[in-house]
Amino acid sequence: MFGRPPALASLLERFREGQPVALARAISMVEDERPGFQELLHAVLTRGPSARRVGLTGPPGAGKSSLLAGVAGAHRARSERLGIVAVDPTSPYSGGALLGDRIRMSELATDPGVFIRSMASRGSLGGLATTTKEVIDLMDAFGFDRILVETVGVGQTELAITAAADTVVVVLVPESGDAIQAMKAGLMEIADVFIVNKADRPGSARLVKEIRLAIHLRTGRALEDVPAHHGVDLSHMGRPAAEPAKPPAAPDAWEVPVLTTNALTGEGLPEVIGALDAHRGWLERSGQLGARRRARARVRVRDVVERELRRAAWSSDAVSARLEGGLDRIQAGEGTPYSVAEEILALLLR
Ligand SMILES: Nc1nc2c(ncn2[C@@H]2O[C@H](COP(=O)(O)OP(=O)(O)OP(=O)(O)O)[C@@H](O)[C@H]2O)c(=O)[nH]1
Ligand SMILES: [Mg+2]
Repeated sequence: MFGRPPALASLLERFREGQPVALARAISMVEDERPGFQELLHAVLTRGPSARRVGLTGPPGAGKSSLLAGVAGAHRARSERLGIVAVDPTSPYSGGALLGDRIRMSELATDPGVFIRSMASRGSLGGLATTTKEVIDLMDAFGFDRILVETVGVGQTELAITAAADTVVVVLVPESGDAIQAMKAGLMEIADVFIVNKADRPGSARLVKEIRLAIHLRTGRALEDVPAHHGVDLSHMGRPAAEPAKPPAAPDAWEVPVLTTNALTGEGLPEVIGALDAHRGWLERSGQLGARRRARARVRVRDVVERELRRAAWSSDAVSARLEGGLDRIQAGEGTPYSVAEEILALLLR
């Protein structure tokens, strides 16, 4: 299925030696789906994932890049080697450097322990393109300790980050609306850590409260932890005998922290790093890391099967001939898209 052009062997060798130029070439090859790209991925992915993958998502302008620069700086201070992927950046990164006024990000861009890549998701419906996930896999295989992925959250794409990250950080700002909107957008389900950034702006304390309440409502523990009106804490009131007690939270359930930051001053950043470390510990203790990686692998296999099926279908001469013939029949009123599709499927699955 996968051919191996001779140039691939030398690229692989340089990739395994850890040459950043080879990583950049490998990424371009995968992005352009050049001949041999699947063979390349197959060759480097044999060790399985090992990097810590953290995704940051949230509305445009929430401060994701600024936060990412701060987080990256903190990890660099621990000598971690970092891969950074910006998906569909609205503020352009170019040639590995972020254009604009973010000094810390440009410092990162010249740091040899950091590799930055920005890419388009190519509008795959509601998901990160397979290519994006493959690029993240390449970075993992290259040996980075940590991979930070920034995606602009616009509806479905912010949910898709779960297909690429072990830990999902949702960044909101007071301007981005209230917690109800976040709930509706499905962010409560995907967030492992909430950050309310721009803590210097009015409304951030209220947003934090709303998000905390929404999380508690979702986990069914609202009455236990949140004091009711007038300071009456209902958790101390006896429940009617008929009402079954709520099931206790799982012994090692993850409590989603809601943190505030000012990405410009770095306020709150140590707590963010602490939460990322704590979540990593929880992932490993609880078995969730394995479960998430397995779910990711499942999606990847399906992605590749679908991509190959599509490729096989539309690159076949027999199918093209059948299609053209079918179109004639549709125009003559002797066929429908369904009958023609069925013929083509029969041909493919023969
Ligand atoms: N006041 C204030 N401004 C901030 C803060 N964090 C980021 N900003 C500013 O908000 C603007 C957007 O920041 P970015 O880091 O580019 O936000 P982003 O979410 O990456 O934006 P996109 O990638 O374009 O969606 C920039 O002008 C930042 O300087 C903060 O905590 N407080
Ligand atoms: Mg950004």
